[in-house]
Amino acid sequence: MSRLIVISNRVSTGGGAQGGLAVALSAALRANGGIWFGWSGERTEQFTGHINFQRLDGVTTATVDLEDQDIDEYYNGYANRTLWPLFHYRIDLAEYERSFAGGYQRVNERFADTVRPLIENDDLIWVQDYHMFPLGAELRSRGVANRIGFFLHIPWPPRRLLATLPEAPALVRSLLAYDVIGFHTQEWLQSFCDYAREELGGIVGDDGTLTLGDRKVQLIACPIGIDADFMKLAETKAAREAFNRVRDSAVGRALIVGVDRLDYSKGLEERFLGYERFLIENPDEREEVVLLQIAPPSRGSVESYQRIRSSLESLAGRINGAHAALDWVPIRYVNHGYPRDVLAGVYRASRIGLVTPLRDGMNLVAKEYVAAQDPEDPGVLILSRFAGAAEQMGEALLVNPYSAEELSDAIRQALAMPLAERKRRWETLARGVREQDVMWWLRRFTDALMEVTPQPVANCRA
Ligand code: ADQ
Repeated sequence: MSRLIVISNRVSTGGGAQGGLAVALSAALRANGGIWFGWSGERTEQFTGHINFQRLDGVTTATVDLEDQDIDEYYNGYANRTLWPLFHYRIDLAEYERSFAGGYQRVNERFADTVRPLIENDDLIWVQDYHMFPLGAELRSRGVANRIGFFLHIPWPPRRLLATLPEAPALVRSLLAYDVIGFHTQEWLQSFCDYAREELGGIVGDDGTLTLGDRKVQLIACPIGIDADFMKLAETKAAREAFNRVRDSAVGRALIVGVDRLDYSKGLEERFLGYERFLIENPDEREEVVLLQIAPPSRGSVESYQRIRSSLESLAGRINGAHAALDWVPIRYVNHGYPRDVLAGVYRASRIGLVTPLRDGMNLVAKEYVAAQDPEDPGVLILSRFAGAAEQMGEALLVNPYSAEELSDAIRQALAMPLAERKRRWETLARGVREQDVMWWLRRFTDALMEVTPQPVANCRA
């Protein structure tokens, strides 16, 4: 394969919250050579385009600092206050400000200017996620004729929701600068086609291409997986210690675990309410379960994230206050991140994995939970129908996360599920997680990118 240039908002070669994605991209960069380019996460007085090169774990990273105004408008603004809520169906939270759109465009141009000199003729360029929609078009307008792919890690919204975004037509047109666009699921891909066809007059071909004006782009549904080595993590010393600690603390009760970034898309309030419904509807079982919710705060400078944080604190407090007994607290709510091996132990100690986002591009926690289970005594995954992962994980108990009754029923069903059924469901799920891991995802995408015939740069519009 050619050298790879990965471009994403943040660069992360280690584990961390990016987990499998970082592992896969780092492995590809190590194997083929190349550069991972993005924002350093640092501020600077004035943007200079100075690149800080580092060699981390055998991978070359190239990062730039951004100005305060860039961070406010591009990152906290357009990415996190406009696109993220809109693409997760929360137009009630989406803020449409010209200054955000302007800052987003400006930063993408700055990224394009900065990364352009690093690109060699045969490099494959792979742009990641919603922070960078216009980057491909910006690179084309700077004469980059290489194959450029784009992968979207979040859902694509239905057409009439997207139509509320003032910049939507320009944004979607700019995507035609890419050669391949990848989505996690057929559903997100179809929504994209719907918009391009109905709002812009694009033509969707039987071969999975979209043609708009002079440009044609290949669309693929390519679900991301986890690092297959996650399966081994549950056997490590740290995982076993976490397993024992959590099991001991539950004193014979069944643990239900939730692990999520603290984000309104993850359905945490609805999850707590569904669990409370279970406690009320099942008085005999209420003291037999504990919900352990791990949710490290994220994007704290955005108001909607501050609101969800305080609303969850009061909801957990209310439920605990109303239902706790002298020796039992129904919800343990923890706001920390944990190392991946510790998480693996916690997953394995839990009879139920509760993964109930209201919308999620994929959701890797669902796959990690399955990977960490003991094959002889696996737990049950309860999964939202609205997570991208539901397309591949039909053997989970699929629920509507908005319905407290469905959540309550699923918890009851999972607790009562016989071992044989748990094993049967888990085996199918685990096979999928093992076979369609993150390296499989990476190969499928880069193969698709290698297969396309590059088109003339002149046809692109920035
Ligand atoms: P996220 O929205 O961040 O990712 P997700 O796919 O669930 O969501 O990945 C979260 C990762 O963070 C997991 O690997 C998880 O283990 C880790 N994590 C969560 N809580 C943690 C904690 N307390 N301590 C340590 N680690 C924790 C975006 C999209 C998703 C898509 C991914 C990948 O929103 O839909 O699945 O990208 O494409």
